[in-house]
Amino acid sequence: MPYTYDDQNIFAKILRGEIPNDTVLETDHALAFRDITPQAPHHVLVIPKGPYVSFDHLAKEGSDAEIAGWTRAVGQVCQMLGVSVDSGDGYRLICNSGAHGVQEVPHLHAHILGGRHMGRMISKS
Ligand code: DGP
Repeated sequence: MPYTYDDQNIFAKILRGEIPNDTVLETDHALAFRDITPQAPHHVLVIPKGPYVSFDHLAKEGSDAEIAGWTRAVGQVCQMLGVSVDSGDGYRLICNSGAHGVQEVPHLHAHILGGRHMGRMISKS
């Protein structure tokens, strides 16, 4: 089954400027903004500007420039937040994907969570 992108999802609206956001970084291929319901002192979402539903979608159909641009933006935000491994205490990077990944917004986004110890990765609930 092909990937289907819903251009009415909330992050598409943010990209079009229809909904405000607290921008941390904008580049040619990515937008990073603070999560509306932060789960940690630092909680930033990094999205590609292209219409990709999930990580696997970008990896399969994105151009090298889009993949590199989004990946570089994630790293740049880690540096900006002061959580990078070279100069900070680290972070958790999550891409919830699809039904079993409990993805709520169907536009690829990386959660960068930091500023506290994040505990073990997965609970059984
Ligand atoms: P998930 O799809 O489950 O990986 O998480 C979606 C995240 O998006 C969730 O942490 C809340 C956040 N979110 C949902 N709507 C908005 C919004 O309008 N603005 C911002 N900044 N974040 C949002």
